[in-house]
Amino acid sequence: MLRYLTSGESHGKSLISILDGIPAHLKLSCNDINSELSRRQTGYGRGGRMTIEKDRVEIIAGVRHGESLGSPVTLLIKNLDWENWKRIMAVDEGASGEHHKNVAMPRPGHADLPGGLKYDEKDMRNILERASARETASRVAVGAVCKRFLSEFGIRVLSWVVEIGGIRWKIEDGFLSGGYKDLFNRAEGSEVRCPDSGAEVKMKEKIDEAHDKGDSVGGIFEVVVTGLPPGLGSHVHWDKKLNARLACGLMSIQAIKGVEIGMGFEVARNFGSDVHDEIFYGNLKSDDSAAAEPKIEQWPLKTGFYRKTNNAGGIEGGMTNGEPIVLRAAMKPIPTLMIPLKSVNVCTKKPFDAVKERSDVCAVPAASVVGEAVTAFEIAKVFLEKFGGDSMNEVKRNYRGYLEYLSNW
Ligand code: EPS
Repeated sequence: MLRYLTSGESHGKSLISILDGIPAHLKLSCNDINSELSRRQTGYGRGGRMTIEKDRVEIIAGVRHGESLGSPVTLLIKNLDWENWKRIMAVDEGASGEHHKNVAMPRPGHADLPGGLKYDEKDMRNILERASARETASRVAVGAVCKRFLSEFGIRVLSWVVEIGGIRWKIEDGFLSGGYKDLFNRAEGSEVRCPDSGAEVKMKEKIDEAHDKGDSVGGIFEVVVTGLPPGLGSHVHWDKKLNARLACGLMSIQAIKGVEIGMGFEVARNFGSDVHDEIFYGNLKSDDSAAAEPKIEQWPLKTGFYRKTNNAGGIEGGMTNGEPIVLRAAMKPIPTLMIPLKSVNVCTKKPFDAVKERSDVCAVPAASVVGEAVTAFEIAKVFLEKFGGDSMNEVKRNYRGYLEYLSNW
């Protein structure tokens, strides 16, 4: 079973993740992970912290001579800001000096108050340090290994931003003719990860407006997985349903408040005949609709069944149906505001303004990269459940056998 743990505080010494269950002989280098870490650090609207951190991974265990060993893969990312915080965040008792940077005024929308009540912490720095989205660097490192694994089977996980602060861009508005890869390439060249440069300008204006007001903005990103076989996940039990597992992964990202799959909430507003994707059989269609991402030559997915629409977002009955998976996640505006909201000092119980911490105005582009990572983990996990083996060759044999079976079904 593929599983992972992350550990580390935002201003602590470093972040550590342990990923267990990667088969032996997966080619893996620090560069595979560092390129993903850099992608997460970009984006218009980030705060001062991103000028301090230059996230780089050190592979501590689980890899030898450029290949996985089948043992847990341990990944370490240093927090460069630790140098400025080592007294405040010191491990030793009484070593932090007089300046503790205590947090007594909880921020509405943050983990501060519920965490303080739950863990009996009047200094809510002890909550916010771990609640911080700094932890998502660990998840991107784990996701990068999962992406490396999936790429061996022609499976790609892509993302872009579709909305920031109420400024929307929809796939239907254009650009799909070049396929998902083209959308992704456009997003990679955009400071807000939006494939449409017109919408990008307006999104940046919205972020500037929030910045000037001391406010923050949220938004929506979309994650697409291509190259999938049908039959990952299952209808037989709640915890085997892939849609549920993907939703859980996305909802576990800091500040995510909602997830949609395919047509999402719109399914509830339409007739069944407008929602369900009709089934066709024959050669793969050659039009440019949502499912038209070319299949990878090395792993030909030939069932003969296809759809002309993908309102289901690639999942029916908790299983992949062979079309691309399409997910969207909504991120709330970051709760740290420079014009703080009303709060209460938890020690004196007197009204106060919420604490002001250095923070981001908008982190939706970064969240989109994190969305890819958690999706890659869930897909790699479900893939290994079906085709699992101790070595890459064994997994490939299993997958090849399944594809052969499918082509004769
Ligand atoms: C975060 C607050 C900010 C962000 C941070 C998440 O950090 P700081 O308090 O040090 O300014 O920059 O994000 C990261 C450090 C990161 O690597 O993404 C928060 O409170 O969630």
